[in-house]
Amino acid sequence: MLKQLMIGLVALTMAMPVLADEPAANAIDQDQRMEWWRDARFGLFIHWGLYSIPAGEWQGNTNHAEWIRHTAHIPLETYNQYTDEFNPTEFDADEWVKMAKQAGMKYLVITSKHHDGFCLWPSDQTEFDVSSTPFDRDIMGELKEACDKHGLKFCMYHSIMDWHHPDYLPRREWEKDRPADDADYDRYVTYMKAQLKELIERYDPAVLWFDGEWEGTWTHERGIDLDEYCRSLKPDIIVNNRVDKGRRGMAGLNAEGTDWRGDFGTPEQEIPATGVPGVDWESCMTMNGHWGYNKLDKNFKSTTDLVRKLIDIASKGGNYLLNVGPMANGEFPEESIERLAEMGAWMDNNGDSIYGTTASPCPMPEWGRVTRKGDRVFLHVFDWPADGKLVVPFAAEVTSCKLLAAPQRTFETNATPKGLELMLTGDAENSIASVVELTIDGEVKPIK
Ligand code: FHN
Repeated sequence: MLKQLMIGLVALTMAMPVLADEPAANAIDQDQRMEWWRDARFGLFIHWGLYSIPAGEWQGNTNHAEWIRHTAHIPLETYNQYTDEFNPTEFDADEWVKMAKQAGMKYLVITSKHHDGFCLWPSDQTEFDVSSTPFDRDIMGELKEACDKHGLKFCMYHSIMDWHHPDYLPRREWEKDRPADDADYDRYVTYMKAQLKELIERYDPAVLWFDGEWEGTWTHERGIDLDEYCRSLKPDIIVNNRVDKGRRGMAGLNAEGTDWRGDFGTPEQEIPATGVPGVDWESCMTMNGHWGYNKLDKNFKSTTDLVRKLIDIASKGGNYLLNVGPMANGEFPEESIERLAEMGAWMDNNGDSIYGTTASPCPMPEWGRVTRKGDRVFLHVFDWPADGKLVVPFAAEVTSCKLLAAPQRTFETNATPKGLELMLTGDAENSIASVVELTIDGEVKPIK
């Protein structure tokens, strides 16, 4: 009863603010806010909630995941019953964060609320939250504490689209039995902002990763207002471009023109062909074929593929947000655990060629990728040349050339019309990618 009274009071006091068209007065310079994010390059995405309980299966169909309430047309009252089952007794925030850290990840983005509307924290705004389950623990608070302890940035995904709240519109087209006559979308936005106020004030997320912005009820004007609202509560917060309407589908970058809000673009399940100078972006991807846990989906990408995707993304100036869908009991799938550990083994020796780097100073070579960090250029050699000759498509004065992971192994370089030619003696240092570090004196001149 108290929670309902508080919900009513908040709804009354949360007036729809005037739409701002100027950044909040207390906004912090974007470069200053983005500095840690640009250095980080690599984060963990976590999709976890009630949908992890059916684990992708409904009445014999096993290809569902976090969208299962919609894709399986599960009536709200039936779906709500999962709150009685949510009891991840194996959940250990410290273990999750340690696995992310050991993988070389610098930040963690978890679904505070996905499209189904279930809240993974004890919210004062709704009963459809973790406090209504047998697992009445503050999952967000425990993860925030573990991230602070292990030095990762704690970040939150939050869905604008909400299939549970009575005021959210539109209803799913198959939901004929959920009347919407009394639905008030402005009242839903007030609810969402009250929850975001809770999340920002209680857990201090470094990033708010919005999603579910594509439906017609969400507008550019509402995107500006929400962006301003979040920044008024936390001036140094980073917000993705899905707070607004600028995103061009799964390519994730904003359309030209208009004052689209959001600090970075969000390519999904894909990597842009090239970086875009001056544009921050982060490719988010699953390890297998689903974001939420699907018990039958064993189609996991290899560690070599995952590491090379990270390198490819960094060589184009982007970040990689790699997803794990934990099981209902609170454990990561074994396949995810293995890949995180193996990625970490590569990052332990080669992370310096990823963190804090900028996009390649030259055209993409056939043998691998290139990143740069000041006067150092990193050559990520996927295909170690049998004859030892590696041509790098740029001209530069090289003062040292060595293996990043084995600096005692140095190599000769020669200037040729096609660019620098390296004589790579010996075998590849790593079958995933051997990283050669060049130290450069002066400028790098790309050769097309
Ligand atoms: O519908 C969601 C989906 O469930 C998942 O959360 C991805 C991750 O970015 N985003 C939306 C699909 O674009």
